[in-house]
Amino acid sequence: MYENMVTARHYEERLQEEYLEGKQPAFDISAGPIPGELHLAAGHEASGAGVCQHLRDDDTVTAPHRPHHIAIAKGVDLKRMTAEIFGRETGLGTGKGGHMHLFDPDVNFACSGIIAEGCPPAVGAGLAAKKRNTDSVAVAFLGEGAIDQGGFLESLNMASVHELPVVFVIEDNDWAISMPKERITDLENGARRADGFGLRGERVDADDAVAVYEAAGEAIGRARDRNGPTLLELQVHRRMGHFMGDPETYRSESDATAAQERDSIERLEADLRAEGVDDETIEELRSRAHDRVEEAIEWAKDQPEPEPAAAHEDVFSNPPSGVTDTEPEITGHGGED
Ligand SMILES: Cc1ncc(C[n+]2csc(CCOP(=O)(O)OP(=O)(O)O)c2C)c(N)n1
Ligand SMILES: [Mg+2]
Repeated sequence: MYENMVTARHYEERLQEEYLEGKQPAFDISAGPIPGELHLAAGHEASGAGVCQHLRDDDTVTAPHRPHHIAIAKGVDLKRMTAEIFGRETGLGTGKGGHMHLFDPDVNFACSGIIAEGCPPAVGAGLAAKKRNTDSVAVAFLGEGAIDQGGFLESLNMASVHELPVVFVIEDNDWAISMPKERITDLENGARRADGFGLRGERVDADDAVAVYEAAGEAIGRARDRNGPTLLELQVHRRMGHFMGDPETYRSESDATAAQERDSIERLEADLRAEGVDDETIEELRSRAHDRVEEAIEWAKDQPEPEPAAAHEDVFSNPPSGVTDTEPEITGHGGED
């Protein structure tokens, strides 16, 4: 878990450097090697690592717009993920999805820029596991700013009524862009949303990877044993702006400083040392994580950009006529329409 979290943090520090290239002095969001928005998850690492530590490749994970730590913990191919973020042809989505739309069918991972969008597909994956009588599970991550989305609430209900092997994980970082949590909900504990739908709800207050690991282990074990879904809320911290370039004028200095002071990576490192893990081992884990990140970034930057003509490929399942030369084969209902 420690190596995983250090990988995620270092990965984002490096992405940040790459992202800023060419975007200054006036912030030009379309310039540089990583065009478009970039939402960094520094301060969320305990969530991805503590939950995904219990998962297998055949388990499904859906993540929101702040996905890197979760993708890394789920085992998404780091090179192809990085190529996707850099918009390269060999990226997970041939460079068309970017950092918010990573999709890796090898480890059943997907994320989306639409908040709470991952909840219904996770319920679908849970239903599929139940119908196929396998013991795989699905986990949907979302932010605390998404807990009033219809898709999330309907998913809680479906998962509960059908007793599906799904775990919902709210990452509570106290902010939804510039909106503080207390202006979104009267619930201090978002896991209480579970009460209205008859499933178990639990909140982990401490931004602590070991506490997350334990709570997630119980929830995922229960889902795997076909004992129903769980809603977890995990306290995390947003160490960065909502997106790169966010001046955070809405955030008090004390709130931003508090997020820097509570670092789950430092906390886990201290726990490891207290358990007798020596400097050499910590250093080895850190340097392995750093090497992996550098290798992925170097590889991605070397990859070809997609041909402009490929812009229309894989976009529509039935492309409107004139978009491609190849006429799609139309079967079933719907005909030419
Ligand atoms: C359905 C929908 N509405 C609005 C948005 C715009 N939007 C992007 S991120 C965000 C807030 C997300 O806050 P939270 O869920 O707490 O996640 P965090 O960014 O804090 O990780 C909003 C409203 C969106 N992406 N999707
Ligand atoms: Mg939030």
